[in-house]
Amino acid sequence: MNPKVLILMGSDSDWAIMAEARAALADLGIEAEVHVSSAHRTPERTGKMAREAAGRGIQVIICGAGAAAHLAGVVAAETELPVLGVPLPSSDLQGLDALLATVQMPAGVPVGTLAIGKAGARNAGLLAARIIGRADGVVAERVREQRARMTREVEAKDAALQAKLASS
Ligand code: RP5
Repeated sequence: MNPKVLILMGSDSDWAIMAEARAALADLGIEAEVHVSSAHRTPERTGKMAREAAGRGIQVIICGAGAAAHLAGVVAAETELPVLGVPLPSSDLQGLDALLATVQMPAGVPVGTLAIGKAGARNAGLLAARIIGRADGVVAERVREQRARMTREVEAKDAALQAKLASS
């Protein structure tokens, strides 16, 4: 099967967090391809990957990077595919630098920016699934099931809390 999502990271040190994006996609049966490619250290390679992605059947690109994080913006400049950016807390500024670098794109080149760190990486996977689900009924159904699962989990937690409160 051809992967529908391309996950790019600025460094292999980003993988511990970006694995969340891949896991969220895998939970919904969506295959993702993962590569290390830096906007600064390997600009040619990054541009080529972004330019070739759509032609290979990729539908969404997720970019995770820390520090002066230009990866998502550089990739978005090279493709018409939707690009989701995950700011990573890998510098002394704990991701605030990456958040601002990723979210503050000038008008004309959109990057959908998620939260800093693991929550952002997981949500990037879930958002990519929702984008793919608009044209894929099977994925849309899996997204619906994931939401229903989450509802049941919250209800179970509330029921447990109510039982605890009642007996205290
Ligand atoms: C960024 O610099 C990467 O995305 C990573 O978050 C950070 C540090 O990279 P390494 O020095 O660990 O390779 O470009």
